[in-house]
Amino acid sequence: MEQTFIMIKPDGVQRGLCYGYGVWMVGKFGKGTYGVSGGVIEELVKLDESVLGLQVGDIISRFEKKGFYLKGMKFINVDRPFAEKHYEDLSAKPFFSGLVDYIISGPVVAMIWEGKNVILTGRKIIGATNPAESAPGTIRGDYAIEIGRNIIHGSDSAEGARKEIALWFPDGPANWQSSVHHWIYE
Ligand code: DAT
Ligand code: MG
Repeated sequence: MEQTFIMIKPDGVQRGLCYGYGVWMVGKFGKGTYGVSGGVIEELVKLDESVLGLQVGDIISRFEKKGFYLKGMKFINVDRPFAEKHYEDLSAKPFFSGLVDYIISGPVVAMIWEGKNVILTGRKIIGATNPAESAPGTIRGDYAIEIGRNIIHGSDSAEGARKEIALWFPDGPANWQSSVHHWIYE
């Protein structure tokens, strides 16, 4: 099955659009913010009981409700070289340094989502790059105004997804299968 890399950018975090995800980060290092190599992926399956009643936020629930599977998630600050690597294809663009400043301005929620056509469908759920052109009902269409504050990232191709997942999740995706898989797929 296809996988994509989705990231709630610092403005999405600051605006509380993913309220509740922090508690997902109960891992072997305790609660809090994790580094890129923090190794929290395998800890997601070990959520304690008190976590389950809390919301994980509108952005995340849109992917969950659709039927995609969360295969990795971490709440992290990245540094400038890392953000430059993530956006290396855009390094010649005039907005590149501002884009990197924005991505390193606060913590982000980095995720792997899995499912049939999740790369393209994820882009549709997210909406057009410029929120002024994103349809209502999409994440950017519902929550963002400016192209430089468009709150979420999604891989745009199979090759992009593969590179981004390898960069952000060097240990690979979490290993679990949904028990309702056969009610989503025929
Ligand atoms: P997307 O995030 O929809 O994949 P992209 O990969 O073309 O879009 O660009 C990455 C980010 O860079 C985008 O989410 C916002 C920013 N960006 C793109 N085009 C821009 C522009 N013309 N001015 C300012 N920021 C821009
Ligand atoms: Mg892109």
